[in-house]
Amino acid sequence: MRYLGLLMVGFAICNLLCGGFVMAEGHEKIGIIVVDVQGDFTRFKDGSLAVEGTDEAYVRSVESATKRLKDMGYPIYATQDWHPKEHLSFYTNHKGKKPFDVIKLNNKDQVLWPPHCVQDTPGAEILIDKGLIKTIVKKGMDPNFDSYSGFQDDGGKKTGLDQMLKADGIRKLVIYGIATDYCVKATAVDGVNAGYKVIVVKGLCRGVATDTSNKALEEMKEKGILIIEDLDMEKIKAF
Ligand code: VGL
Ligand code: ZN
Repeated sequence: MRYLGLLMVGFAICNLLCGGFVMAEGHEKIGIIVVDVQGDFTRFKDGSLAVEGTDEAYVRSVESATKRLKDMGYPIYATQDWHPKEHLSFYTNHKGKKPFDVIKLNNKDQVLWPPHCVQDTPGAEILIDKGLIKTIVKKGMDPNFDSYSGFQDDGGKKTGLDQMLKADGIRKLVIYGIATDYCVKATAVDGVNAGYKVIVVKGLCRGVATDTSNKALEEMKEKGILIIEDLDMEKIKAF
């Protein structure tokens, strides 16, 4: 009899713990990351690396989605590509190379881009209302390393984003911006690697190329990232 009582107490404790766990699911604190919505990546500003589908209407749709999220109380973080003129990712810094050539650098494939997002130039400006953004995380400042990810550069140097999100108690990330196949993907994947639940809002992203963007979306799904078409708060909360 005494054992049965003990067993029942054990059950009750387990239920309490498990119930609490289930309740906590879907209630992790959410942070928003707006990736590289900057002049040089847009047609809107006739940018040097303008991505297809980035007209003014696109930028306004990102801005209004971001405003909606901020009004709901979610903190907004933004990444900003912020390169020195002599950055290694610029084709102009490699003799005889053309835009979009691919070379081996630091043991990996490096796309050589038109110069873009040079520090303190209009093309580097973030295009959505800065009043919406809690913190801007600059990246790509080291001339010797590219940094698609908002978390760290290709040399492994951290930007401080993870530390900031952890300090703010964030457990789940909603990510969108430019470009699907480069900075959005790298930031989303590093988010998963850093232990966050990650959701990418596809309709608020634009990619450099269709094939690499589709491949990036598949890779993100394989990593456990939820891809949603538009800002569906039910899906975001339930994930
Ligand atoms: C990006 C290419 C070069 C991006 C940044 O924001 O996706 N792409 N630098
Ligand atoms: Zn760049």
